[in-house]
Amino acid sequence: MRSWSKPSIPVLPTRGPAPTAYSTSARGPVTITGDGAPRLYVCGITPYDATHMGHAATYVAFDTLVRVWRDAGFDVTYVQNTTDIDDPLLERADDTGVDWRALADEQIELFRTDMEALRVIPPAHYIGAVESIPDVVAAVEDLVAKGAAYSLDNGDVYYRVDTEVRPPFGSESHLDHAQMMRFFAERGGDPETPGKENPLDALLWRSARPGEPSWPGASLGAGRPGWHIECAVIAGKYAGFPLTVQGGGSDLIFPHHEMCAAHATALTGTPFAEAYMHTGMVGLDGEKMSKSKGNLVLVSRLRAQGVDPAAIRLAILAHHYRCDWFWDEPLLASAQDRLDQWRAAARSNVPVAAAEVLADLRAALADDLDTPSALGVIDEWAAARGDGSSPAAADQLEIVHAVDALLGIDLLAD
Ligand code: 5CA
Ligand code: ZN
Repeated sequence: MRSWSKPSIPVLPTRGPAPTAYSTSARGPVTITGDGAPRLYVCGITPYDATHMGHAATYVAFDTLVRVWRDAGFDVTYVQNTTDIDDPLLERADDTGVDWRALADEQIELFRTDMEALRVIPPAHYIGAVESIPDVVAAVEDLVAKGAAYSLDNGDVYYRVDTEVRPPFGSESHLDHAQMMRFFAERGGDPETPGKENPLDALLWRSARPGEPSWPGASLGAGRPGWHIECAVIAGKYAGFPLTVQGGGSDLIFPHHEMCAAHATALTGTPFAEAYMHTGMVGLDGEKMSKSKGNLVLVSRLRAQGVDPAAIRLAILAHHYRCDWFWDEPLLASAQDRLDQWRAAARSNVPVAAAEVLADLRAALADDLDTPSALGVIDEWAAARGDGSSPAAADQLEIVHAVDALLGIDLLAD
């Protein structure tokens, strides 16, 4: 499926360090280099109610990772999916009387425009679940052949969670059984389905039901893909295992990423990912921002109100990606104020050597993408501006380029 267009990215004269980042599976910081060619898979949207501020924060966080890797001279392969067939999408289409395909198409297009406005570097491969169905069918058949999956009487196929994989099931999330059961029930799992061998067994293929879309499933019979196998298959085909980083919001730690890892490892014998990075949840009025709750701040709505997307980006970057935080109007006002300060500095003369500022900026970002500190470094630079409006010196231009390349903020835009 078509990705979105790439923003301009200035090339800096020197290179930055490889980043360290907190990995959920390691329960601590790890250096993530991918031997100079990192493979990143980030879980994409289910296309309805896009793009809310939580989505935007997650994709800006991984965009920061991509930018830091590029700055280190790494050759990044970035893959993202879009879950363009799943229960929540069908439910929303039903509730609103819209064709599910039209809903998905419209929302994916809106997401693309929002990502472009936020200057998020597009994935090299932007892949839909629907276009991946033949690959999913082959993978599920393979899991059945390997004894890692079984069918119920109604034709639904489940992953056998007790399959021996290495690293073992549970080593991504480190949850105990009771926590797994709770999250599985809350986040799209079906522990109560009769006939399953283990309540945590995850749906791989849902057999065709009257009134639901379905696709040919070869030996599986007609049906549609389960959620976790979609990401396991797309990540394997377009990025390759082990991924350097599997990314997404913290709501995906379990069951989604644990199941993706188990499916992929059962299929290939290779670990799914070297590191798992998870963004905090963005909320509104004391609750997680989510499509099901309807408490959404949409990027497109703010844009329509005339808000500068660079200010939205700065409001996001003012939070550490791993923190949970709440969206609030004053955040936008202070981000706009910061943007004004930076742009004024870019247009005047700041008597500061670029090398030091750049080193501090890079050091902050290489330390688990510490964007709040990175913003502090540029605040300090901007505060040193003189009153005159002399033309930008070489040092000044270098910093303007670094802010663009590393933070995705164009200070010379009108
Ligand atoms: N299609 C699946 C992933 S395969 C999905 O979770 N879709 S989503 O539309 O619900 O979320 C898209 C991405 O945004 C996921 O990485 C998810 O973890 C993240 N996300 C969702 N809600 C929030 C939120 N409130 N704050 C931060 N990130 C969020
Ligand atoms: Zn996913």
